[in-house]
Amino acid sequence: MRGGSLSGSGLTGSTCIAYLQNSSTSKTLIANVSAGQTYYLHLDAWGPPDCGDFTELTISAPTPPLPAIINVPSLPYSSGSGPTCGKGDKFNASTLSPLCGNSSYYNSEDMMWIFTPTATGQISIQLTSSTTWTGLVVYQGGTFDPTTNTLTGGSCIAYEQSPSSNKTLRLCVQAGQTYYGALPTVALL
Ligand SMILES: [Ca+2]
Repeated sequence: MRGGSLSGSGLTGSTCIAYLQNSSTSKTLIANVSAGQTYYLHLDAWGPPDCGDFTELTISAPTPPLPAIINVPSLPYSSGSGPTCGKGDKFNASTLSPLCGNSSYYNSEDMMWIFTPTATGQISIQLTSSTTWTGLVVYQGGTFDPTTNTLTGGSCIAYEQSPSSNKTLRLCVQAGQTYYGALPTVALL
């Protein structure tokens, strides 16, 4: 529940923003929250019995949304969770030249990670997702213009485009080279 007023007679004037009611014992509830807002989390039961035990209740900290284009500070790197929703359809045949793989995998909103390894060797890029029909592509070098989101002259060095949701790319990188890893999905994450 968001907002409202809590008093001896109950909670009034609040908005129900998320709930989970079922017969399972452990539960995970996901909700979007806003800074400065007061939230009320209520635990109750169908009953009988009229009460019960629980081992623990945890509330995670909110993670701010990822930007559409991320300059990776150093490797190893982990993005945390995030959707491509709201990031815009920036990368496709008109902004990436040459285009890596099948152009049909560039039809949706997308994200880009830019990284420069400090050591030469093999790296793996792992995507954990529940969304199918995604594509991961990696370019080495080239010129990226952030005002127009165009990448020209880069070399397509690795990509995976498939119906499967999780993906792992393994590729060799060189120290000091800049790499552009794009997630130009055909379906929204
Ligand atoms: Ca796209």
